[in-house]
Parts: sequence; structure tokens; C-alpha cells
Amino acid sequence: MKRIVVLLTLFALFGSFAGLQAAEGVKPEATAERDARMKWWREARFGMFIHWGVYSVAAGEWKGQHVRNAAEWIMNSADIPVAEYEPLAKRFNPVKYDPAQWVKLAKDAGAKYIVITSKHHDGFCLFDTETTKWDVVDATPYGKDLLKPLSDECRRQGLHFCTYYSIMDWHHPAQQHGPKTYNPTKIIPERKAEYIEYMKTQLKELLASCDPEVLWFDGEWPDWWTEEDGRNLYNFLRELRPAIIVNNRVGKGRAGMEGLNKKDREYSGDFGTPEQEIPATGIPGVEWESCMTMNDTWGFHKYDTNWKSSEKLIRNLVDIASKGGNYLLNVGPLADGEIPPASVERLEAIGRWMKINGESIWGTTASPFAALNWGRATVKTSAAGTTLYLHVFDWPSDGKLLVPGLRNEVRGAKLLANGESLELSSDKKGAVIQLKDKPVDPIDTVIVLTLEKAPEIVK
Ligand code: FHN
Repeated sequence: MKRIVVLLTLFALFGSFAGLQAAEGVKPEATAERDARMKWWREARFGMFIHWGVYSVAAGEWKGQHVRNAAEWIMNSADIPVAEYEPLAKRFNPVKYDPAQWVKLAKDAGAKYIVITSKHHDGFCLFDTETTKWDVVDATPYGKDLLKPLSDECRRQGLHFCTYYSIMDWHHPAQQHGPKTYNPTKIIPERKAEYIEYMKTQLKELLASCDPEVLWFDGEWPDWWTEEDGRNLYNFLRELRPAIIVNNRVGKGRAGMEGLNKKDREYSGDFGTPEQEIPATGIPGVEWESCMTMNDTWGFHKYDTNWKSSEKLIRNLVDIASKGGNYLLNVGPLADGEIPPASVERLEAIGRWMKINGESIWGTTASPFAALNWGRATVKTSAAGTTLYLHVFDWPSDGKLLVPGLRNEVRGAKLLANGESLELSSDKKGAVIQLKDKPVDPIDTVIVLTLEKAPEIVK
């Protein structure tokens, strides 16, 4: 009982998971400090994920056979021994790699950050590391670090640069693996400390060379990796770079934070990471980011043409923002550095919508409504007042849009796209907005309501 009282006191004092780690060695972080550290990330709402590596050469095919499952898993899916997998690196030569073009594509789409794989489960490093020859400098004809140019371009164009890093490593000798035993790996117990040092050395190299603002861990599920290991790694990174943000897959929080949403549990990491899903009601009280693919695979897969529509991707972005989360949307470049045209087409479509409606996503917080049958809502509050963004997916056939339960006095109502004022009345069910017969954008037409203060909703 005493431990719970101590924890609740710590939580009350520091109000965050990071604060709860005070007992574990990270200097206490007051809520105001955490708010400052997380500010850019919370306001970003939209990032671009990049899965790229030696697996992009195979592109979902091995010895002429179509290998199903995600392309970056081909070593496991096709049971490829390390010695047979390594020669793929000799064919990894991204001569079309253009960091400036990649960053511009993300920026024009409305993304505020990029998360790129620095090392996926196959252990191949896209950065120059002294720890192994299994990296882009020593093992490929390209022979140059890929991440630093991208981080430099991100900073030049005003995006935040972040890196993904897999704890599970199918190439490192401390992790027993091999055909049919790649996932999950087993650690050789007397070599676990050696592997943790290997990771820490690589993470220090990453911080020194390309200074990622988020460390996006993955591959945390093998049972030899514990929540305590994750907390120690979290503390190690926060000591090295106090402003860094780390996801909950540094430890075992992936199931805890968003699956069980046990806010009283201590999980290392700063945000939850639902994957290929949008939590139905968000994850109240927890920062979270939903990572999703455009088709079905993360790494480039030549056979995967199951592309989601631009409409679906835009509405995912709006749905996630309306639930208080971030959308991390993935692209899987080809081995030569080209981004698939189908991905470019969709990012450009998202960008056209964001160019007009971005303010209804960036810097907003979750909808105050339980549910809206015609769309979603996002909110932006400031000293000047409150702005309620109504995202209308299904345009009302009678031209009357009911905003259920809204009791605030509304100072104004307009279409975000063209500033056209809208008539608004209220009845016992809430506010009713009189709309024209056609939407401005059939995917999502945004209506802006200006309120004196935070929305008052009568359930
Ligand atoms: O196994 C990986 C997978 O390849 C991909 O990187 C995703 C992205 O979040 N994470 C793991 C599966 O959860």
C-alpha cells in the first residue's frame, strides 16, 4: 500500500511517466518541463515514417519466389541464413537517393517530422558505425552514411529528424537466431551486457552524427528484454540528451499503455504506439501516435499494390487528430532511393488538403464530443479564445449540420477553405449550421466555429 501512496504522490508532483521514473535515476521532470519537451511533438500531429534497408533490394522476393508478409521481414519469412542474406548489401546502391526531395515531399504533405529506420531487425545500419562492418559504409557499393544528409536537410527545411532503432537484431552474434528461430531471438545470457553496450555505442553515434529528436524503438518483444532494461535505456538517453523524446517500445509499454491503458502502471517512454489501428476513443491521459502503412508493408514490396486511397489517408489523419494522437504514415523507398510513385501521389493529395486545412490539424487537441455521425472535430485554444474545427465527411442532405449538445455562444461560423460566413441557430439538441447544398471538399470540408471559451457540451 505504501508503494502506491509513494507512486501517487510522485505522479501528483510530476504528473507524468517521466516523473515516475525519478525513482529510477532520471532527474525529476516537472510537468512544465515535460510540456516544454513534448511541445513540438504534440503540435506536430503528423509525421512520415521511412522503412529502408537491405531488405528493399529483395523487395518481397527471394530466389524468384514471392515472399508474403512485410518486406522488411524477408530474412525471417524466407528463412534466410545470415551468410545468404549479407550479399544483398552488395546490391544496395541508392544512386537516386535525394534527401532534399524526400524532405520536401514530407513537408509539402504537411508532415512536421520524419522517422527513418537507422537499424531494423536485420541489424543493418544505415549510418556509419564503428561497432560493425554490417553498415552502409562498409557493406555496400554506396559507401556513405545515409542518415546525416537527411537530418541536415530536415533542419534546413524545418522538419524534426527522428530515428527508428530495433532492439531485436538478427545479425548480432549475442542474439541466437537462424532459420526458423529469428523471431523472437534468444539472447546468449552471458552476452546480454555486451549487446546492450553495442546498442548504447550505436545510439551515442546516432546522437553525435544526426542528433535525432525522437528515438523510436521497436523489436522490444523478445522476453530477454525487460521493462527495467527499457527504463535504463530511457534514462541513458535522457541523460545524454535531456530534450530527447522516446517511444514506449523502449520498454514493454506497447501492450500496457494503449492496450490496457493502465495509467497507474509505470512504463518507460514518452508516448504510446498503436500500430495499424486508431484507438476507438483515443488513449485518454496518454500521449500516443498511430503508425500505419499506405499499403500492407513497411519496407518496399514489389508485389504489394494494396494501396489505401488518399481519402482514407486524409480521414485517418483527421480521425487520429480528433482523438488527440499523432499519425505516423509510412513510405518504403526502393533500394535505389526512389519513393514509390503511388506513395508520392498520396502524399501530394494529403498536401493539397493540408495546404488549405492544416490549421485544423496542427496544434489542435482532441474533440470534446463523444461521437459525431457526420465527421470529426478538433480544438485549438489560446488566450484569444477557442476555435472549434468541424470536419464534415458526410454532407447533410438537408443542409442542416447539427453540432450535438454545443451550448456555447458562438461568435462566428465560416468555411475554412474560403472564409465564407455561415448562418447558425440553436435548438434543444445543440447548434445548427445552415450549409450550402455542396461541400467544398467531399473528403473533408472544415467549418470553423469561434467561441469565447472552451466548448461546453451537454451530453
Ligand atoms: O516488426 C516491425 C515491423 O517490421 C515494422 O517496423 C513495425 C513498424 O511499427 N514495427 C514492428 C511490428 O510491430
